[in-house]
Amino acid sequence: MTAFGRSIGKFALLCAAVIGLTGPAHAEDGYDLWLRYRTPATTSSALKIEARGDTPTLRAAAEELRRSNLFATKAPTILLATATDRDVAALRLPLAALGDEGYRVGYVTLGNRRTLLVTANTDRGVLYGSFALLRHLQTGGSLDRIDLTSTPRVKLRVLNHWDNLDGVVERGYAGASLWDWWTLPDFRDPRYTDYARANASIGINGTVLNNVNAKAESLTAPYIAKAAALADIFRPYGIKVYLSARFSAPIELGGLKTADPRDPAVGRWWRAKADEIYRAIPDFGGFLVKANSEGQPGPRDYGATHADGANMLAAAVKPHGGIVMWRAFVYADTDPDDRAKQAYDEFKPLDGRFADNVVVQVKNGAIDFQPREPFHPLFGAMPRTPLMIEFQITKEYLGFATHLAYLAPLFAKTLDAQTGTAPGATVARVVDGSLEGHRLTGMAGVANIGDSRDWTGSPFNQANWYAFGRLAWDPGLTPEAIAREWTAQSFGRDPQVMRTVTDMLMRSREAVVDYTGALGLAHLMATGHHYGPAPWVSDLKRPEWNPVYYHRADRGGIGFDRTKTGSNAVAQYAPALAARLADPRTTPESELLWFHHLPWDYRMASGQTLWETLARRYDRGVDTVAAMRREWEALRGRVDPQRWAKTATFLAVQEREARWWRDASLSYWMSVNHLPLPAGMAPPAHDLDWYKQQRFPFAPGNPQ
Ligand code: GCW
Repeated sequence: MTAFGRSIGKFALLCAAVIGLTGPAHAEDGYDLWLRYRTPATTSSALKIEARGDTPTLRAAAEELRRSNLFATKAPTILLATATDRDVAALRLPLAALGDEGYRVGYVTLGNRRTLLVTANTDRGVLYGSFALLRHLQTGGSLDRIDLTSTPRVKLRVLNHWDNLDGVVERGYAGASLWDWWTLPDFRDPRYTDYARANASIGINGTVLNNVNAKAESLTAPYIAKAAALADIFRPYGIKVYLSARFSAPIELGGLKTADPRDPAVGRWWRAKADEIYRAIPDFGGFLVKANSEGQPGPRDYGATHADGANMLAAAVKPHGGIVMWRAFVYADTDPDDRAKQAYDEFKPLDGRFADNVVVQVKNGAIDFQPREPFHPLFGAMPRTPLMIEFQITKEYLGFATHLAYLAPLFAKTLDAQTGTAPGATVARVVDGSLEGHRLTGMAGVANIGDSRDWTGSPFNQANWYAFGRLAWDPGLTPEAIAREWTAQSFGRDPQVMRTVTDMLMRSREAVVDYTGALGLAHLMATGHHYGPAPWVSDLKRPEWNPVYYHRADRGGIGFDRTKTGSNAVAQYAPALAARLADPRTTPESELLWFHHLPWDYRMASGQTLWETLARRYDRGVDTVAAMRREWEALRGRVDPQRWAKTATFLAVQEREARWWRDASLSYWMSVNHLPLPAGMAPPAHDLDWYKQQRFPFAPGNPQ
């Protein structure tokens, strides 16, 4: 061998060693989400899969099982078949109750052979059953005993992408839009299929492709063709495509003089538009609409109601089986009343006036996706109207992509809230339709997905996408159970990793509440981009744009009086609940300042003053983040280096920013109340002016 040959040989060996140590280049960059299928690493060739029928959905299910690598050599035969299959029918299983999307996975004997049967009434159900089987195995379930039966409680389980046609994602912190509108419909990025797989694995069955702050262009022929290409890719995975519709499109695209929903020409334009969309996308889901909110056009521009607008669009999609998701996130820029009351005031009188293919989409709280809000009073106020709940998965107000904040506790707390309208009436039972007998039910999540390699900007943000899908399928799942599932699938089942990661997840959101503003404070963030603290802002044009509007802090006290002596927003809740919320002593401490303006020296149940309690919460928040950092540090070497390092860095950012929130907020409160810091607390690092001067001109997610 020549010297050159020898050095090449050495180089090759060295490369092999490096690759052996670190694995293939992209192995642990988070791309695989919770579908990592790493354990046990056996060959899938022993797996005998038989799919009865050859639909794209059954093929997708079989393909997922094959690629999973999860089946050891003694894998049984897996039969994928719908209820209409002769052999399945002969088993006389009670499958009717599974509905369109439920599944049953379990062993049966077929022709003397023990067979693992994944069955359902539809091939979509079989796909969900296949993913449930994979989840069962990835979370440590045995292959010998399997009995998985499940039916989704909510019908529409939908992601809302706030993606603009230029690729910018409003409130997106994970890169640009996943949709490359420019190269669609020709280039069908394989990543679109992986997106569909991930969603199907957690039961998401719909996606709204474009921002609710919509451009009319998304309804033009070229963009319909692009949406149709995505719909074709998603269809085998049971995912329908929806579009956000700009209410004034008949003017902008159709040359009409008006978009008045009562004008027959407007109705005709939308019907023709719907027909055109359905020619390209036969199973198009329908429209999502943000109307008369934050500058968007809508029926109120013409003196018509939200019901008039929604019903007109509903009539256009009705012949095709489509629906309209009409958002209740409205607050008028001319209404001087408490912003938290406005959606209720506008929508409650319309109860029962919406067409049967309209569902009103209500944010979880009455203001705007804050780190904590009481549940939206509309959930107890519109019994004759199907209400979808809208959560924000992207963390606009909870620290963008860098802060670790697991949102399942926020979602679950809202879903579990008692509306007080009847015994056992919870928000979940309003949303799943069981309380009032609605069949059109839904849950929407504002996506946190972008084109960053790990989809969501950080390994831990993936947990929020996952949790949203799981809770939409079954609002009764607990955040802990979902956290354990996600951790096992994403990081493996090392007990120390499992314990630490789930513990971090479970504490994380409460920490954000503590360091951004506890006790029911809200809307204290900086203007526009919403990054970082700015409770002092008071000079914006509309009163309700200013943080001071929400906290109302002065020398005498802090908090928004929403009782009779104030805006009386409490009266929007059922009487017994309203009575409890009217009294600070019976208001949950976590919502105290949402409903009450109280003196700084108000005595809390603990005996501490309000000021001391609030101040110490900031420390508690920072301390929790510091503790999470230490816990994560202890996992070094137990988690792959790539995800470990990114998370460690982000936790350091979070700790720094938690201190910033703490210090800026405390400085400001002290400038208002002139009280000293409670004993033993460290003073803020800078004076108030320093915090006020911070500028972040290109903070992400804030389209100009
Ligand atoms: O929270 C606010 C966001 C806006 C968003 C709006 C909404 C899409 O700051 O960016 O607009 O909510 O939900 O419509």
